[in-house]
Amino acid sequence: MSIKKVTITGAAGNIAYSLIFRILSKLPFKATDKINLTLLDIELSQKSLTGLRFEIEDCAFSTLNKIAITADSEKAFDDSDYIIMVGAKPRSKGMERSDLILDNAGIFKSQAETINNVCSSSTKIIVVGNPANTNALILNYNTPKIPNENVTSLMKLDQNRAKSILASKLDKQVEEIHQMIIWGNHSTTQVPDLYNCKVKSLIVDVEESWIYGTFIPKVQKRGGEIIEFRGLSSAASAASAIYDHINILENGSDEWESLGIMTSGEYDITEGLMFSLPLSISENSYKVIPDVNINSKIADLIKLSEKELLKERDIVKQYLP
Ligand code: NAX
Repeated sequence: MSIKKVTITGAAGNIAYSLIFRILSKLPFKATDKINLTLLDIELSQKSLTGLRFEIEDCAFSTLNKIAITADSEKAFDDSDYIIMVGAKPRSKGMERSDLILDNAGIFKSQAETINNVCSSSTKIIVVGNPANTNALILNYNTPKIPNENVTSLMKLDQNRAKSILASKLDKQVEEIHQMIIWGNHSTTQVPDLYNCKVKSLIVDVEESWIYGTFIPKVQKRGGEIIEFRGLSSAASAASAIYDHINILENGSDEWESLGIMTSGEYDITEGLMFSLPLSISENSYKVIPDVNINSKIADLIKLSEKELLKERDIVKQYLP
């Protein structure tokens, strides 16, 4: 029997509450019969994690071999095959974004050092907790044992949102929309790019006023819109996107995908940033899709997102050895 150890941080939070049940209902991992699931959260959340463990046990999932809950990151990360880093400190009232970035930088640096000590070079890490791309950058820099390609940040929610909004505009099904790209940061500067999108092999043709007046701002601000209507941040859709992200990494995809990866000069983007780029993904490896045609207005927006990531990188520079 093949068993993988999967660790989820921030396990007592909202996203994890959807994600855990989604994963256990149908494992997205290739050739894996069961998982050993370890749930990490801070000391204060251990009681709530115990309640969550009871619920998981009550589902009698045949995909679950063992479950552990802990506040000890060494125990949580030890020998993990997959680490899904959802845990992060939220922004509190009156807090500056730079303070939020720095608080999380401290958390991710310390967790990265533990991961580097207790995991093997084949461990895969997905960063979700915000600022996801900069947290992933810190993680990458502080895990020299783990190849850069094994650390990715979640951009799939943005890509799913973009596909769904375009499908609805064109009155098509989402699976008919191909080659959707998200460039840049997981923030309001991200650049949803539909200029290469195809429906049944035909390039999508929509008015420019809709692209810049509706489509791009709607995707960029969708997270805020959900908070406004639901009174809570997106959790189930984020969990669903994390599931998709794991699934495509493990099993490949026929689609153009968007994940945050470490740049090495592609498309003239500064090296050494975690940046969302168009990728083709086959089982266990991915490649940046070359020679994508970039509209000049989109190119300007990509530069703005790059600038934001450079600023974030500058804020956390003491965490990047
Ligand atoms: P919650 O506040 O519900 O849960 C976060 C959990 O993390 C809490 O249980 C908290 O105790 C825990 N935590 C904090 N510090 C920790 C540490 N040092 N070690 C372990 N656990 C720790 O937030 P939730 O709604 O679940 O969102 C989690 C994160 O995902 C947030 O940072 C959020 O901004 C981010 N998101 C990222 C998305 C992406 O596409 N990359 C989309 C969804 C979401 O907004």
